[in-house]
Amino acid sequence: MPEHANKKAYFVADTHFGAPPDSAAREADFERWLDKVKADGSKLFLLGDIFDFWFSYKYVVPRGFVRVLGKLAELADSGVEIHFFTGNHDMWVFDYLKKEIGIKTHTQPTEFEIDGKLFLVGHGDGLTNLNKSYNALKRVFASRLCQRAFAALHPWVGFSIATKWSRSSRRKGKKNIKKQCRPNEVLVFCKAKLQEKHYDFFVFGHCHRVENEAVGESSRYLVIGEWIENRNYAVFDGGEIEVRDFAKE
Ligand SMILES: [Mn+2]
Repeated sequence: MPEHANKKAYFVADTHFGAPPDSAAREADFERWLDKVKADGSKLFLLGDIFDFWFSYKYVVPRGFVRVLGKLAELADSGVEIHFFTGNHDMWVFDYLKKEIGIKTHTQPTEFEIDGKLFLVGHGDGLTNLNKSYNALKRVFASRLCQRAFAALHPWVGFSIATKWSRSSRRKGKKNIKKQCRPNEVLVFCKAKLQEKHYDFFVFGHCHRVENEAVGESSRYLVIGEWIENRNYAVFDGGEIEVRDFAKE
């Protein structure tokens, strides 16, 4: 029997570490939460926008998040299987987390079988073609040319640009997230996927809201909230999956 049989699977997204307010306090809460995951979890899914901005340079590492990364390394070393999905804020992680910590990194929604249930898991941006201009912008940022150009900038310049970009997207606030997250996009995506095959659960982040709804005959889709105003996460115990708030525990 595997060491972690009968243990739980945890999901978290949109912690946006590095972004105000109080990133240090939010990171500290996250480290305490990771202790809980270590205690009774066998799998941890980081569903994107964990970092408000990240770029993996060849020789230098962005400043910050040392304790979070250390705690993730502790979990990985203790046998917790960790998956990182790139979000739109941290799509330039590349192989850094894989090489340093052993975290598997994914750039697309990916299937997992957990305790006999089939999951489709991802960040949740650009799931459909409902938002063509967003998808076009995402393709530019995902292009090798754009990444090489950014890598060639001095980090002082690159990070200034990224910080300004992030600040302006925060000023637009919830309107911006609403614009990126068409209200029924997750539902439209899940329904289309269920035409191809059966999934038990769909789990996404990105939209900074909580949803846990039935879709199709016997499936559920979840949008698992955020870690800025709340401390949302989802947990699957082998039977049920639910979204909780760590601040209320
Ligand atoms: Mn996002």
